[in-house]
Amino acid sequence: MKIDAILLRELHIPLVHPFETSFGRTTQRRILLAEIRAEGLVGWGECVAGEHPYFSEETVDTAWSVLLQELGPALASADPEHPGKCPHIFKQVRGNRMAKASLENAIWDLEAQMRAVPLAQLLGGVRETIPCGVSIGIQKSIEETLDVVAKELAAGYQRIKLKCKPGWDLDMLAAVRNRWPDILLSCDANSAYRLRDTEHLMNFDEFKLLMIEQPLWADDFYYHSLLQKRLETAICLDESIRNRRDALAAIEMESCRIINIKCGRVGGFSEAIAVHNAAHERGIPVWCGGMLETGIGRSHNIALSSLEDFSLPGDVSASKRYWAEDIIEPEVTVSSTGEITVPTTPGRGFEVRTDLIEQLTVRKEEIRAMELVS
Ligand code: OSB
Ligand code: MG
Repeated sequence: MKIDAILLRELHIPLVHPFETSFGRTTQRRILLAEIRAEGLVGWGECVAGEHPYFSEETVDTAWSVLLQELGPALASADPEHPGKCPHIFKQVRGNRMAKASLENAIWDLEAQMRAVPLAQLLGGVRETIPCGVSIGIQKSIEETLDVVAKELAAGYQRIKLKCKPGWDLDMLAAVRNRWPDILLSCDANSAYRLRDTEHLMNFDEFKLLMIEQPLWADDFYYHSLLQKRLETAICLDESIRNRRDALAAIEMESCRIINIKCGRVGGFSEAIAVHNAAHERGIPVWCGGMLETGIGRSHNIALSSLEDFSLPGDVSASKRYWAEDIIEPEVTVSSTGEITVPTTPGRGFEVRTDLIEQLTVRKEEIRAMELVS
């Protein structure tokens, strides 16, 4: 496809509720969007990098500069014949996977529109609906946590994931499990523990969790494999899995029994599908993680979640849990049975609210294919 222009934008949008993890608290999001114009159409991508380099090395500012100086110009002059060519076009740039994903996913979005097929179908999706869970941040008290869990269960969500850290774990998990003995429950430590905490983490087994997500270092497989041997609870890796090779290493070393796939963390749809396929062939279930996305990233997560091995409820939930007003139309809604219907219309299946985006934009920059010729 012939690319005419790539537009980068930064939007500032407050979250309806602050979101706290073991690494920090977010109250307002800085959203980086990539808008790609080609063949008379517009494709959208969202960069899921955070405001600070706490979840990963990337931030909105590092992604902005790498997109502007390296990835944008490389893509604009490449005119990819298929979105699957993007990883090759970006190959020379090491890392910066969230920045890469924002462009690659916009190209997939464009390709789906050009072929007039649903994005989910283009990716190889087979599910008509996807099962949804919620990720609940660290709250001020156990009572407040119970209130939030009660509200999300009443809304229909199929799995509750609780953020935890040393000092906010056993009592909180016990309180939730005692009140709801049978729900699908998991926790996410965002690498807040160390191997010396093994005996402490063994206490989590009594809560019959579906999984404990990323207990140890963000770049580790080996120590997770030692920990997994001591736990009955399945470990799920998030931060550690950067690509298909990592997924294979983690599965072979038995560092985890479940994998969280985030498009941004692995560098785009192509690699996300490769991780999915590797896990599927080895009988490892996956689910789609979230990064406090607006509707654009959320719609891409829905499409990805329609692939076969996404059998566990993901962190893809309703727009209204994050935003007073989402930047897509209709906003993402979840049924009373905790499911999102995968769109069957061409492309991502949600309209982008360009007027609202323009209002929320605090900076924008255009990369034009023409200027690159010289
Ligand atoms: O570890 O899954 C995570 C949010 C920001 C950074 C990391 C994570 C999360 C979440 C929220 O858990 C998922 C969501 O609801 O978008
Ligand atoms: Mg996580």
